[in-house]
Amino acid sequence: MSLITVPSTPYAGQRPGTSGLRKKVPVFQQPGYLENFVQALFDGLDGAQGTTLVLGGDGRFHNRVAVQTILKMAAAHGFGRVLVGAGGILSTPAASAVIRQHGAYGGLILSASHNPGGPDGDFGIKFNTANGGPAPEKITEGIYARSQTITAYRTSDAADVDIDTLGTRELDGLTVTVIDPVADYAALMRETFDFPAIRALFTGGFRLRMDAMCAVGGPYARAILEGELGAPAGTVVNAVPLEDFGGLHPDPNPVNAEDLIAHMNGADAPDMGAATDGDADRNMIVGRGADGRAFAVAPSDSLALLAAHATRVPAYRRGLAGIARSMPTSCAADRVAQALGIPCHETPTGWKFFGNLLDAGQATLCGEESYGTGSDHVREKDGLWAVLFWLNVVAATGQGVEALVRAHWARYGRNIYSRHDYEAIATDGAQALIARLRGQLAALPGQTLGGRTVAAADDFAYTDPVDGSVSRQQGIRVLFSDGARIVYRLSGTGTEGATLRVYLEAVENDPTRQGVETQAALAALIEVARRLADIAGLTGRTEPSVVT
Ligand code: VG1
Ligand code: CO
Repeated sequence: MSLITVPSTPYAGQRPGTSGLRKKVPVFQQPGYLENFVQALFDGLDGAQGTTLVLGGDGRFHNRVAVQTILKMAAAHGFGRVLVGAGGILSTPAASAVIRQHGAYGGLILSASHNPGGPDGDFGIKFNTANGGPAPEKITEGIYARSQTITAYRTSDAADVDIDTLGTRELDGLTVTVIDPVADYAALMRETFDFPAIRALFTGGFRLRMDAMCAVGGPYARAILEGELGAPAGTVVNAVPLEDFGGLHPDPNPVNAEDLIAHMNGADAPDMGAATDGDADRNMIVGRGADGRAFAVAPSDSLALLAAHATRVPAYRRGLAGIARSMPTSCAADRVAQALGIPCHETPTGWKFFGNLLDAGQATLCGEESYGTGSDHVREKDGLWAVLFWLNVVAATGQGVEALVRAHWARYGRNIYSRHDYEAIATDGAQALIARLRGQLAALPGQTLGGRTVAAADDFAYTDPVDGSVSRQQGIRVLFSDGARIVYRLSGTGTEGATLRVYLEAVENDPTRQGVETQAALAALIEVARRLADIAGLTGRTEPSVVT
């Protein structure tokens, strides 16, 4: 067993996107592909010698191979210890919790999150820093720059190490400690929420269907909901993580979690449904509607509602310092912040922009329209945390999901919201579309489109209030005088062509009209959005591929 240096040449395109480097599995299987990226990452680290690194992933295909590769490279780079989740498993929020609780230098999370997995699916890798959060752009851009000049990587020729048995072993001078992936996270949830109240809810017969979508959330949900909180066995379904997620698309929205929606539509629907994604950082909450149909909570509404009820949760009993939401997320949270007299920060898409605000104590809760909610308990969004938060609020108020949302709308107004995705379109057409919109921005204010007047239009730029860093070109915004908004941006997590996201929002303050069907209520705005960007002409698509 010895440390070795292996010559290598750069691979194009190793630039991390919204959340790490994501590519098709066969791309990651090329010789030296993962090694180059990890070498470029390790090359940029200061003072990592002898420190602790956290390692784990969502268990998708290639996870175990990648864990072994990274352990050997960590040995060659002088880390003191790696904490690896048993079986190579750590959900994204659990990895964040472990980094923080063990004072680690940082962590590597192996996941392509909500993207499908399997031999032809996606794989990904993400670096989180000592605060437990995704590395900021300054670091990810540095990794990319080095990946393009790499000439060799350093590793160990030692045999694979056992990652399935808890305990400590040695790999070429590196201490490898295999940890229970759930323990630290469960402890954190126990101190965050009112577990006795949630337990009483289940004892009283409240029924939850928690769909882990054959992804990494299963073991966490089972241990906490069924193991600790007394939810009946079988509450968590699709609870065993599979390398290909059972062929399903582990993205918890009403389109991909159709089985959960079907159950919530059924005659024997439980009181509440919930789902988490591939790496368990996203969540969807579904109520049993009074009309017998599933009542899916819009993620932007979920953030606003949790903020409004936060003081019912032990960890937030003293109130929130502030809220943060990504720019495309609806302004529902802003209304709650205003009522509470606290700031609401608007950041670019992606959790890495929340880290500084959370570290500086300027925000307590954060969220995105893409089924992501979280708080300062970790530095990632957190799916099961959101489910527990809802259960805590239901237990404390005695109200169901739908009643809570309708009462929220009546009090704060409803920000009717939808996202239309045009997936796997040609990259050239997508870029031309955004460029053309940029050219139109100056002329838009004052124009009347679909009966609404444009108040402002810009290409969103963000100056981080903590470190002053500036991120430009983060999405085209068209803001109307009645509070409606259209936002256009290109996805930074896809692995096939480009994906255009169109975010639509309209305000309805009249409680008698808040029950409208979302797409119908947004019809005029949808029409404007399509025409303004000439989506059909520039992408060849007349309809979006996914509507959430
Ligand atoms: C998408 C979402 C974004 C989210 C990101 C990572 O990014 O829109 O809100 O933070 O995925 O989520 P994009 O660039 O494709 O729009 V996860 O659960 O895939 O880590
Ligand atoms: Co995710």
